[in-house]
Amino acid sequence: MKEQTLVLIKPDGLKKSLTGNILTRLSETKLDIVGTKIVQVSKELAEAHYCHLKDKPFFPELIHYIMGDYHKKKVMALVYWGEDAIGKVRSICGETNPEKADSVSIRGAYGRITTNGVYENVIHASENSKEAEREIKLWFQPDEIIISNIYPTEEIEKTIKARRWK
Ligand code: IDP
Ligand code: MG
Repeated sequence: MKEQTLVLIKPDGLKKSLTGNILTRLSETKLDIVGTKIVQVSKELAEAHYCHLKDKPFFPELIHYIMGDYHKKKVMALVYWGEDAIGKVRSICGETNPEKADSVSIRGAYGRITTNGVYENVIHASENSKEAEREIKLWFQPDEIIISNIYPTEEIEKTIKARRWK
């Protein structure tokens, strides 16, 4: 089944100049990139993204980490699309704990655990299709993804103040 998944190259991945290596590893999946952007992660976005972990003792550190307080204040967000996208990407990423992850996986090769116990595991990938939908809708607007109708949309009229090139 063709499906979509959210990938984030986390601030440690960007700081360590691992973007190219990580994208090369992900290209082994032969999936299509259908959306991408660089994001400065707000506290609100960080907390919404990791809302399922809000009661964990490491939650405050995790929010600092994903906001880039320990590395660079940016994250590269991508949507990958294709056959079994969620499983293929998760398998190349490896286990959550970078010390336990297979050493040929992205997290096994590039991740570490800090002395404060933060898992700096360089990449995020959606766990299942429900989470992928929630996360893609959180990080991307419909028009930022080149395939239409991955999820239902509606047209609205809105008046907003925006910047444009002079
Ligand atoms: P996942 O990223 O493999 O889906 P989740 O359980 O959803 O794993 O956790 C989200 C992120 O929170 C992890 O990628 C990692 O950065 C961090 N994390 C998860 N468990 C721990 C832990 O036990 N200690 C420290 N950080 C953790
Ligand atoms: Mg997860």
